Amino acid sequence: LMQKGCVIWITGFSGSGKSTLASMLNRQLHCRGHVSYVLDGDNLRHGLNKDLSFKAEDRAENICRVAKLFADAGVICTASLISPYRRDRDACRALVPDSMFIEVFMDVPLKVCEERDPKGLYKLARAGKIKGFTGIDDPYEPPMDCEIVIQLKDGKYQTPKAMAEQVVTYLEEN
Ligand code: GGZ
Repeated sequence: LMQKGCVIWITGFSGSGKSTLASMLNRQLHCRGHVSYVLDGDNLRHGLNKDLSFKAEDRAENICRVAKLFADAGVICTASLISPYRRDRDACRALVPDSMFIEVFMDVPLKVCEERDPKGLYKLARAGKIKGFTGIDDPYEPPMDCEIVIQLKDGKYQTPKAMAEQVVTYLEEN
């Protein structure tokens, strides 16, 4: 029997752990025999979206269209994108049947992401060398009502395994 596909939309600051969660989730789903695929905003920028500007409002929607195609084919498709604007995420949600869109919010305070700064981008943004950086001089609108919230534990990042298990549990229960 073919599995039912869905779109898992991971949103949050740069450095909040979106890509880490996406790739661990992908692994855990594969291990359980599911067909799963990851669309990562940062990687797509170099391929599928390379002709679109960083700010293009329709970028999130474009990626969601692709995710929907995968989901229609029965794939659990995870899209990992800062997607800072609620309006854009809601436009994505509107493309997909309700039960097939799962929004995951990486609820990590900016301060923590900035301390981690895995690529040194926050430092550059603070120095004014990157303009319009999400959280620094550009807004991030957290979801008000999403399916899954990933939080810190005792002020620290959870393990990738623990984060992925939270999503897998949601999928199993729903
Ligand atoms: C935020 C930026 C910016 C600006 C480049 N603001 O954490 P990263 O570094 O490795 O991934 C981020 C990526 C942002 O792409 P997304 O597709 O996830 O975001 S969005 O939904 O807004 O399109 C970050 C880096 O590119 N980056 N410039 N100005 N992050």
